Formats: sequence, structure tokens, C-alpha cells
Amino acid sequence: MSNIRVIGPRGSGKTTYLAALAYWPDKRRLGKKAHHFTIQSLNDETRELAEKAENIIREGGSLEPTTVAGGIDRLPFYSFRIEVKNLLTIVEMNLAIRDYPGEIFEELESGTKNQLTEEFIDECLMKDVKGCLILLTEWKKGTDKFYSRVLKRFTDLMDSHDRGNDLRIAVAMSKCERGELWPGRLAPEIDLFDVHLPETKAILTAKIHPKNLRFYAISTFGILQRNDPRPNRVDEWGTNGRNSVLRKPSVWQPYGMISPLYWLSTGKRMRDDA
Ligand SMILES: Nc1nc2c(ncn2[C@@H]2O[C@H](COP(=O)(O)OP(=O)(O)OP(=O)(O)O)[C@@H](O)[C@H]2O)c(=O)[nH]1
Ligand SMILES: [Mg+2]
Repeated sequence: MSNIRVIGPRGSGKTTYLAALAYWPDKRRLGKKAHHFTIQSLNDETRELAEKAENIIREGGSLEPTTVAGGIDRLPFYSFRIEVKNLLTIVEMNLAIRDYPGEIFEELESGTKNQLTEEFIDECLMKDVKGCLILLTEWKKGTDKFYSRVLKRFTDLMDSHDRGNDLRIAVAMSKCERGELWPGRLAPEIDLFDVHLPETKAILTAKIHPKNLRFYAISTFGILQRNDPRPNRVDEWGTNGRNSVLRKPSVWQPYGMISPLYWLSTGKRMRDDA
């Protein structure tokens, strides 16, 4: 079993991403396209998350923010078996994934000691954790500085927890169907991180060995069609500010969901960006 943690700022789409993984097997039957991977949920928490996803994908709802209340032990582990069919082989991954509240990421910025945050970080950086998926989402003015401060602190904590050399870090930009963010839809490291988050990238590349660092683009919602690159989403105003929901559930085609997990788990790159 590969232990993975998902961290990132509030509202970056962490829980929605995991909900989409959990819901994929149900939804896949509706799609026409053949995929070279399969996903199976392995525990009740993941199946419950899939039910919540049903609500998002089908009825245009949104998930509740994840909270720190109750401490780390209250957060579930989501557990998946993912099989990826390569040219001649099938790679099977069993993953136990923990989804962190955005609050923890944001509290790292201040650097002040806080018992609750420490509990989460100790758990995130335990020796048996293979890797972290860091989901970032903004690029407006000031964000690069904010992310780079938080991630500098995070890499210092990796060192002090003796994880500086053996923890894989997949950094992904979420909600990448946004055309204004990523018009070319190629090469996330160059087109997204070099362009929009250069300081963040510089901190990470300075502190983390290249073999343990990769950059990705993810869109849990995806675009309408290959020849219709409009985002498959509509924005709505909810109680927590702006929320996005799927526009056409029948053509739901997420992007980049599997490749970061494949690399975090196996250390190898997938042959495409499924
Ligand atoms: N446009 C777009 N919106 C998305 C995508 N994934 C998630 N969202 C929206 O982003 C908002 C926040 O999603 P969450 O999954 O709750 O974010 P989170 O990172 O878990 O947030 P916290 O639990 O507060 O840390 C919701 O309105 C989602 O519908 C995506 O791929 N594209
Ligand atoms: Mg959440």
C-alpha cells in the first residue's frame, strides 16, 4: 500500500479530486471513450465520498470545506486500487490517501508553533508516506510569494523530519481547464509554473532533489470536448463565495488525475497524461 497525502490551500480542489477518483468507476460506464486505467474503491469512506461526488457530478453541488476540527484522527483515509495498462504490462497500485484541510497549508505561512498544525505535519511527514500531492490553484498577484513562503517552510519541515531526500513531491496546478491560465495545454512545468509561479518553482527546485520533484496539471472537471476546449464548468455563488460545478456531466472527462499518483507511487512516469 502506498501512503499519499494531498495538501494545498483552501478551495484548491483537493477533496473534489479525490471524490472524482472515487466516483470514476460508476461514471465511466456512461462515457464512450476507452481508458487504459481502472479505479476501484477499497473502503467504506471512499465509497461514501463517491456518493457525495454523484451529487457534484450529476446535480451540480459542491463539497463542504475540509476542517481541522477534531484533529487528524477524524480525517478518513481514502483507499483505491488503480490499474494502469501499459503497452505490455499492467501496473497495479494500491493507494491510501489522506486529504488535508487547506487551513493547515495556510497556517504554515506564519511559522508560529501550533499544536494542531504540528500534529497534521508530523502525520504528513511520517516515514511510511511515499509522497505528497501539492495542489495549488491561484496565480493572481501575491500568490506566488505566498505559496513560496509556505513551501519553503514545508521543505524545512521535510528536513527536520528526516524526509528531505526520500519524499516524492508532485506539485500540480488544479482546475487547469481554465483557458486563461493555460491556453497551450502542454508542458505544465514550463507553461504554468515558470510563467505563473516562478518563485514557488525556484524554492522547490532549490530544496528538493530533481528525482523527487515533478510538476503536473490537473482538471477534475475537464473541457467539453477535444475540439471544443471551453471549460466543462459553470461558476456559481454559494455561501463560501465562488463555487464551480460541472456544466455537462454527460461528457465529463477529467484531465491529469492519474499520472501524479502513478509517479508518486512507482517513481516512474506514465506514458500519457491520463
Ligand atoms: N473549475 C474547477 N473547479 C473545481 C475543480 N475541482 C474543484 N473545483 C471547485 O473548487 C471548489 C473547492 O473544491 P474543494 O474540493 O472543496 O477544495 P479543497 O481543496 O478540498 O478545499 P478545503 O477542504 O477547504 O481545503 C469547489 O467549488 C469545486 O467545485 C476543477 O477541476 N475545475
Ligand atoms: Mg477539502
